Amino acid sequence: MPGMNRPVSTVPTAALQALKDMLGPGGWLESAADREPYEIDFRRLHRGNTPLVALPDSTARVAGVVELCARERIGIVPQGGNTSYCGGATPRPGGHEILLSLRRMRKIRAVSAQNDSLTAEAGCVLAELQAAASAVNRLLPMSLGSEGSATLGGIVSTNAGGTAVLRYGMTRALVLGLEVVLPDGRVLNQLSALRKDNTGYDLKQLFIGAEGTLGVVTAATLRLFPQPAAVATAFIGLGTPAAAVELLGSLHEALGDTVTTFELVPRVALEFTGRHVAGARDPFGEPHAWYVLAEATLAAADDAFVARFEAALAAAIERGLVEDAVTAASGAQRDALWRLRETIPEAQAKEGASLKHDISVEPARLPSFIEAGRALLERLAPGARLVAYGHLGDGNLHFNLSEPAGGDGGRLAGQADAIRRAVHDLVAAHGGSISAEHGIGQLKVGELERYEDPAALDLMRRIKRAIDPHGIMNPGKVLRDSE
Ligand code: 2HG
Ligand code: ZN
Repeated sequence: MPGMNRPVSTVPTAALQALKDMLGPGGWLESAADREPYEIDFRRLHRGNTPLVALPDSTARVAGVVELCARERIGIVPQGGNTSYCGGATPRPGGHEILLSLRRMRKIRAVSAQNDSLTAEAGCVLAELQAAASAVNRLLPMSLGSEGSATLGGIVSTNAGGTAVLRYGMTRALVLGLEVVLPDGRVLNQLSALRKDNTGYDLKQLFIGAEGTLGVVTAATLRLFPQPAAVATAFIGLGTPAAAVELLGSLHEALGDTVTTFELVPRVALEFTGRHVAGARDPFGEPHAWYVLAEATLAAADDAFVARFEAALAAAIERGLVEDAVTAASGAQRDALWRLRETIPEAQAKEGASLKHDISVEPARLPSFIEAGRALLERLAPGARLVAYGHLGDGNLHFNLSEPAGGDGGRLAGQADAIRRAVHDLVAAHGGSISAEHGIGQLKVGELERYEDPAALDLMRRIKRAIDPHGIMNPGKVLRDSE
């Protein structure tokens, strides 16, 4: 019978009614069709259900919702742009948790060129914030493939990474202040653009990357930087990841800390984008085993900057480190080179079933990790295609697999657990991380338990209990539910 396997909500009807009254007209969604997009993640890997989607439009209303849920012991799943790779913003099956969408909290509260800061609410989409910074001639140096849909609250709550981390750091490095609704409904107001504030524990750090398990981030103040006046972008062909690591060192020596982006792209990814992305074109006549998208930027105008960048690449060609390189001579050419990197996830999705591993090791150990990982996967999943790409400058690779050409996706899916375990064991043997930038969510709770230092796990659990004693905030994400 349709709907038979849909668990009945245990959230009391009276509590739901009180929430709706508090949220007011336009502040909630309840029908199955309206709830559906909030109950499934964008990769359609995690599906749960919720009796109510709350859409508060102010911090006071978020506080009201949380206070009521705390009183009634109702679980809350905060959600922003729903771009999590780990099911971090998807409710679990069972219908015990309300979904708290921050989408209506979209005010940019302040942008200050004098303070080099921007304060905005959790539901603001990253692209809007970048535009607001650039309107006062400043740069918000966060750059994500999902910047057209990812929202500030989710970005802060997952400590998002992206393609400018090499120069500017992860989200954590950009957050100056936070406003958070605590699990009892109080508002922690630490929204300031102060650069120096050494007054005891730096509490905001607890909420950055906590994936909504300690409270709801409702607003944040971010650091801004001077806009780049000179930009140099290259797509570089080379023979090995080791050559890429060495190239990064020599670019740093030649160009200092102007190197903003250094992304590794394997040949197979270029073939994928060539097949599936309109306008994606191999910029070289000959194939290369590996490629790097490199970009350097300078805030002060300098006509010689691009020439210096090209000279550094020419020197690398001379030394045999680089096989070939093209530099962008216009904004359109730059966009075309960036597209070869940014569209890899969508192109990979079109090549059938895939397994993703978001790993990091120290950059110097990346080449040996890639070699050992390739050998391991050839043994475990012969024919499957390794698509190892990403943020080489940060030691972070998306060590992904695609089903064999011609397709045996079912077989790959059946082996997912064994492959994940083998890859993560290899990461651990290299002293690396099993989640470099995508977080834990619900996908990697077991992996965190397996690989995390027991003392660190114990501290995490104590922090969770101390701040959220009733376990209502995003239950079962990051840490296993205590119930
Ligand atoms: C990227 O770097 C994203 O493009 C997505 O983090 C990675 O799809 C992936 O595996
Ligand atoms: Zn990434």
